[in-house]
Amino acid sequence: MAKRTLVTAALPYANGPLHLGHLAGAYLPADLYVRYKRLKGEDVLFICGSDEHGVPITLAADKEGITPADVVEKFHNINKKAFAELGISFDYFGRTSSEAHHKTSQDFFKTLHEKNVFVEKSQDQLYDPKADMFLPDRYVRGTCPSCGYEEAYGDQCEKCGTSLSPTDLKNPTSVITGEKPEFRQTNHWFLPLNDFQQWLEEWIDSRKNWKGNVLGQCKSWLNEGLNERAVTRDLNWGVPVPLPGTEGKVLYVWFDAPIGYISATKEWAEQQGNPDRWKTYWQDEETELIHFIGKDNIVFHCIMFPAMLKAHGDFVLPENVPANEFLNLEGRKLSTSRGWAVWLHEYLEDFEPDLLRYVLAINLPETRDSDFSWSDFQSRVNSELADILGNFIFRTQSFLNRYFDGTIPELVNPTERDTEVLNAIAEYRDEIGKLYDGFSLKEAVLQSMNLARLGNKYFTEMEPWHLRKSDMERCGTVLHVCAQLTAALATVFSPILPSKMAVLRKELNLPDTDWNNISSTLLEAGHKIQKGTILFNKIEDETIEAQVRRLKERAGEQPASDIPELKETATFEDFMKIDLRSAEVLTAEPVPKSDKLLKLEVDIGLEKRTVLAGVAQQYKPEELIGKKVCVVANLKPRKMMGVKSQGMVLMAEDTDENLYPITTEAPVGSIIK
Ligand code: B3M
Ligand code: ZN
Repeated sequence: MAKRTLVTAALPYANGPLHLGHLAGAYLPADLYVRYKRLKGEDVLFICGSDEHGVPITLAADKEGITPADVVEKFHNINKKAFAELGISFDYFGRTSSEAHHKTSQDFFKTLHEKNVFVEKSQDQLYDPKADMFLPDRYVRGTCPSCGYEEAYGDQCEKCGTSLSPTDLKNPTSVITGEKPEFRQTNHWFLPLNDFQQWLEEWIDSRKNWKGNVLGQCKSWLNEGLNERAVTRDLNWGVPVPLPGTEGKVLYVWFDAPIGYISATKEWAEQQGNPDRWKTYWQDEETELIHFIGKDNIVFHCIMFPAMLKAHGDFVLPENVPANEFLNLEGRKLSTSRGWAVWLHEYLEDFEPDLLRYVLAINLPETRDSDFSWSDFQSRVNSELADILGNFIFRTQSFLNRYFDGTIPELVNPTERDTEVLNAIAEYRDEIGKLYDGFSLKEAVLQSMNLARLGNKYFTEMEPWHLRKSDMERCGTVLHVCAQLTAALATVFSPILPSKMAVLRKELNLPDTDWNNISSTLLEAGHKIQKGTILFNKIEDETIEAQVRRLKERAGEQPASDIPELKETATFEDFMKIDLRSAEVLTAEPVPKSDKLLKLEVDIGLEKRTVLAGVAQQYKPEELIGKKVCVVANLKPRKMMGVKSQGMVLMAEDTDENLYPITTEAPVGSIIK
């Protein structure tokens, strides 16, 4: 085992408030992991901060008519406060506008520059004469060269997932003025990722215990072949390029942001009164660096940042990058622009932080997208936290206080069942510990609840309320067992429910927690406890209905008007030109580098065809195999993401952009008319 662990969680852009998706994607899993490690007595440092640069910030400032500095000041504070209230226990929460960060990232750039790592090139870039500025990244929209989507951004097409440069877009327009940009020459520095291809391949191959989804994305980037990536931008907000004659140029946000992990560690060390201490976490080979992120950040943390670190040479490389998938909300994609989100600061006005921690933790999007719904929130709080965990703890505490004067009774002649239950404590401790160590956090939470479930079941089985009248000694033994389980739960649940378990430990007069000490002898006979309180109250239907109403109102839910208008009239002849056939999906597989596309092989009766379908976000390949679908069979083939698509699978799209394949019972090859 490594000597110490440095855990980072993605630096959230300070361009808006945080919502449940952010929490479930990176911050809660990181916090569970860190809290577990701390309970084990391990040396672990938890670092995060605000990402305050880049086009997301300047666009938010343009939109609100305030300065980028105002934007980041506002949201840095809002987000920092929300994290603190939710018990996300960073050792340090920095920000990339800090002086220390500017210096650290400029030094980093200079080192790479001096080592001749960069390629410097002058290129034609899009320029908006009216706004008098270059248009990097999301400052341009236009038609995606891969899929034809007309609203693609200059850095990525949201429809097909292709990563783009502004100059790749067809019919580009400036987001600021709506004008057609012109070309102007400008100078930039590029990180030649292609030079790192072989090293990255070997390095990624040598990684142990990486999640399948993360390895899959890395391999598909590597298979496509890595290219040069510009690490500077023409913008006036960001870290200035530290070279002479580079006025108006800043470091690309994805160059400086990950260096923010280093700067924040330095600031932490400074605050500790031990300014050199950051080095143990970044330069000692016995540190394990773990990045918790959402899946949209994988390429930056698994390819670009490791290449930067490798090129620099002074820093440790990530040991693991346990990236999560996405959280949906009430069955739909979260969308801040459509108002389809639950904001953390709003949640905190109405509910306690630990409830959300539990509900999200037991439903983390670890291996696939998961869903948060208010009704599931209510049912998990009521039937798991209140009815199982809370009920067991409260029954035990009340019984001890009522009939044993708040004193833990002796364990006398334990039965086989008593011993089995007591032994389960250490078994669960080991099992749950292994799950945390292996980043199976959701399962760790599930098993934690199973220990409470066992306690609740045991209490009911043993019927101490009868024993109290017939055999007080036996009743005492049963309560002894229940008290040990309660004490164990107080530690087992403390990563998940930190504030509730602090209350419980106080009531149990059990001040210290140590994961290694979780055992069946945490409370000695004769130990006194205090009166218990009800830890979890049930949530009423009306409370939940109000949340759902608020969500729907804000999203401006008017179902009828969301349905798109009809297209212009088509003649019968127009329609008859299209040759639709019933076809069977024979194989389906993801398309490398694309989040959206699946490559299907379909049998249209006459022949087999390769067809690309933009459904990867919603369907796993195996869900489509064997389906009989409708295919446009005489569509001119086109190439997307390097693959030639010979047709189109018909899909219905609802107002939330969910896709539904049009299926048919007809034999393969049938004409659809
Ligand atoms: N700010 C993107 C995001 O919030 C970015 C992460 C930076 S981590 C170094 O998803
Ligand atoms: Zn596209």
